[in-house]
Amino acid sequence: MYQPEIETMDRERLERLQLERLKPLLKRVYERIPFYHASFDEAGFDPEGLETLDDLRKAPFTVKQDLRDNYPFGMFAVPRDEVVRIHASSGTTGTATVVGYTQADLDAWSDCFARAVGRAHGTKDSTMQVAYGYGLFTGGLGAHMGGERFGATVVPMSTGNTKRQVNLMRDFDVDILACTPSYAMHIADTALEMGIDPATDLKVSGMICGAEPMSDELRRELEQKMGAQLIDIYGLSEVMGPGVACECELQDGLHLAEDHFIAEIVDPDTFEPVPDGQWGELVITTLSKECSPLIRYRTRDITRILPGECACGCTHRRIDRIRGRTDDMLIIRGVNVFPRQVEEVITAFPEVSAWYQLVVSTRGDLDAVDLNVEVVPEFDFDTVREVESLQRRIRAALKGNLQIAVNVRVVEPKTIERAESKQKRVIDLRKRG
Ligand code: DLL
Repeated sequence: MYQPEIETMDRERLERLQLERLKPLLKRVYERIPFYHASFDEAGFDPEGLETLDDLRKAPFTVKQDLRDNYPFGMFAVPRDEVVRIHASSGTTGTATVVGYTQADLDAWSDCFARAVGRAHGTKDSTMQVAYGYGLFTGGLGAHMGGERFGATVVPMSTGNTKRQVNLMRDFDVDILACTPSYAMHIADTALEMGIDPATDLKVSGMICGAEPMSDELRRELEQKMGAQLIDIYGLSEVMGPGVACECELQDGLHLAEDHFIAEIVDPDTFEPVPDGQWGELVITTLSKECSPLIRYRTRDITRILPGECACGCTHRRIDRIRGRTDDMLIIRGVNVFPRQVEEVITAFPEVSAWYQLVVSTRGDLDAVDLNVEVVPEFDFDTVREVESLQRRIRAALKGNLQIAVNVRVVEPKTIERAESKQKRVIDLRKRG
């Protein structure tokens, strides 16, 4: 562990620390951010009336639209001369959300990511290749700072140029790879095509992967291909970037960085808190952020708090791996499904690979879903009977496991576009009213 004094702090002290950080934070956002002043007043929430951590539940939520409405700098709590970095979401689905960082914010973020490097068995001799995109996306620079903070040697590759990624991994003895899980899969496949077996010819022993959901089945496949353990890392640009939570080597949930964040799980329909162990929407309050603090931010990510302590010794609570986002959930003829659940079903078929895409459209008044999934190179794609039988069996498995009717089409290897950042698993062609 990278910061044992913090990561193994006893719960009572940790919660005291959270309360000590939360009280002045609420006062600060109320005084400095007009949005919070107005929203606290409207909800009748007194920022100075907080006595226990539970009192935070009386505060109103913050949602993505609030950040958009205050574009670009309306949610900053510090003067501009204290801001040393800006990141922003791509804005493909609306106005971009902008997040600023002071130097202290970057330091805290570096610490959070550095914990992941420790959990991926990093040492000061480690060489970490960062194949997350650099730029306004938080993946590249977040991993970069975390690697340097840890004391590893960082190779700032960014995404793309996949053959070169493989060559440098081999030449530089890279032992930690940080990128999205789908890009890690693409790197592993590319290495194999180059005649390099990543499990034996490369020295990668840890991967720090996040930014998109991945089923347990695909994770195991990737780990096997790469001959390395995958540490799942979670984060979102509005809250900080990668490092809000990350797995330890036991891979039994992601430890929240509870010295910097308070997490709640709420029912996505009623917004009432749910008990530990129950799935719901993750809500995060930042405790130490200076520039862009957030109170009860609704992430739209579906997870649950895992009850009990982790055997690794870290006292910070764990969330389960992200099941999906409330806005990614497909409602197929009245049945709710996340793409990850479809992935869980199809990965049971050795004939198909990790590459699939769901195309959702409207036929008549109903949602129709087409699943395109690539076969593995060894599959005899030219025998029509084999193809039809496979399609039929996958369709039956989806119907049996998820109760959804999906039109399955198996396609040849390498026909689905590989993304270097987040893989596009769902194409939604439905017309919205
Ligand atoms: O994806 C930050 C990040 C970079 C996290 C690198 C991990 C590694 P955004 O682009 O703002 O930020 O997207 C945030 O991605 O709300 C989740 O829906 C999803 N997500 C992030 N990490 C995971 C994960 C970055 N480990 C959104 N598992 C979040 C599943 C994830 N989904």
